[in-house]
Amino acid sequence: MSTLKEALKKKIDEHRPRTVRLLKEHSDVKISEVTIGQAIGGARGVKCLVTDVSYLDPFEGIRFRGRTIPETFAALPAVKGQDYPSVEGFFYYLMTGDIPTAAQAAEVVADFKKRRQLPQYVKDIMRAMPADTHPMTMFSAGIVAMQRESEFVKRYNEGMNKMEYWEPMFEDSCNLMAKLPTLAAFIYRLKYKNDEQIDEDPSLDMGGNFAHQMGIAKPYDDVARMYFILHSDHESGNVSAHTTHLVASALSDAYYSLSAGMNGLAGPLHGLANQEVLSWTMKFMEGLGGQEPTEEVIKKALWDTLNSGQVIPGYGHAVLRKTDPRYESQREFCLKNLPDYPLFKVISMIYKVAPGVLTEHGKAKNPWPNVDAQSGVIQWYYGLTEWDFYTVLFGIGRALGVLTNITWDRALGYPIERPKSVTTAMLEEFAGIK
Ligand code: CMX
Repeated sequence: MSTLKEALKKKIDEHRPRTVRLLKEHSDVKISEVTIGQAIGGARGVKCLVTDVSYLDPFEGIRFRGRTIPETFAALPAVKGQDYPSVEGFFYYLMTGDIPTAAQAAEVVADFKKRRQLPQYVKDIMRAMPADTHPMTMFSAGIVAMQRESEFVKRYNEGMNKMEYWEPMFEDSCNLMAKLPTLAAFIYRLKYKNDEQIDEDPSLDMGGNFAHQMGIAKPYDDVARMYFILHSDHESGNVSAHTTHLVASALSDAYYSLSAGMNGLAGPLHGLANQEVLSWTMKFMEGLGGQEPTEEVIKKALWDTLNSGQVIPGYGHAVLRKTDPRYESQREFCLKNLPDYPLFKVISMIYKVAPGVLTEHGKAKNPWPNVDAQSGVIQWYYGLTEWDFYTVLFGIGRALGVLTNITWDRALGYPIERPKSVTTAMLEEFAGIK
């Protein structure tokens, strides 16, 4: 058994009695009440999910396993000669809550290298899809196409004990996690680079090999590491995480579950917002006809968007009530690496103006930018200008968190999810208007 799997097993054995005790002795303790507004309004703020992988505070932002973003980056061992930690080491951390040693992180790197080759039939399926298919559709289809590889299904059909469910779920999660960057790079080269594929480099970790197979030079390897880690998890109520968890709760395997989660990520109010930000900004710059953007013209463009009944992409959040620390982290990266880049300057100018416009507009509960407002400019700077690919990058990152969550779901025996619905007439009765 690998060191990571061993460590995870120990954590699971320690954790199980806590969940059992809560259920057995304190099941009736109330943690939330539901209002009519919440029932109609997307269950906003209703506390009815449990995860220990990350926690999102409205004013502080995300903590991965108890650590803020800067604390996480500082604690994890960096890849030799690079600024950022390996994605594999971070996966160890998300799974176990323990910071891996350099050797433990390297063991996951070596393990993932053995798992990351893409089956030929997936390549054939990708090539058979119409050329104008969105890369997120290809990504999701590629994931679900590999469902036949599921260890969980094999073991389940053999008659596995419930207590062992987490083990093949973990194996499926590792197999998938290792393959996702390979699948993404394959889609990218197929769609935008005349299918001129680049062979993997067995000496490289996930971030390094992804940059290599994308065909983008250094420091894009570090950009990839940073990007995947930042996008990994945002507790379990967001659409991609919740969908993955929901589908997995029916004992669907990791392939079915993750593919479903990716379909949720592909919505413009969720992960697709990163492509929307770039397309909005580029359209705006085109409209300037070469003129320098000013705060005044940005203000007008933002109002035009709002007045035409559309959202300002990259701004607002269902939970956060301040600038997203994932935005701040990427902004710091830009200030260090591309401070004078014109597109970064425009994005910064929008940051200066948009919160005021949204506040004056008076609808959005959070006028501050989210992760998607800043991520595209970095990709663009390093040559990845095909913005409809950006959500695929988000998807690779998000998989780290949701696959960890569904492995733990199996370990803790979370049941099939099934909230109760009511009718509108019942709500009217509750409200005393019927
Ligand atoms: N531009 C214009 N209007 C906005 C807005 C924005 N950026 N953010 C919120 N609003 C509006 C909502 O559409 C809603 O309007 P209605 O009352 O007419 O329905 C109102 O303000 C209240 O919404 P809210 O409670 O503040 O926000 P929600 O929790 O309902 O939605 C989110 C959150 C992210 C979907 C929303 O802020 C939004 O649409 N933002 C733009 C898209 C975006 O950037 N999404 C990415 C989020 C991060 C991610 O998941 O990747």
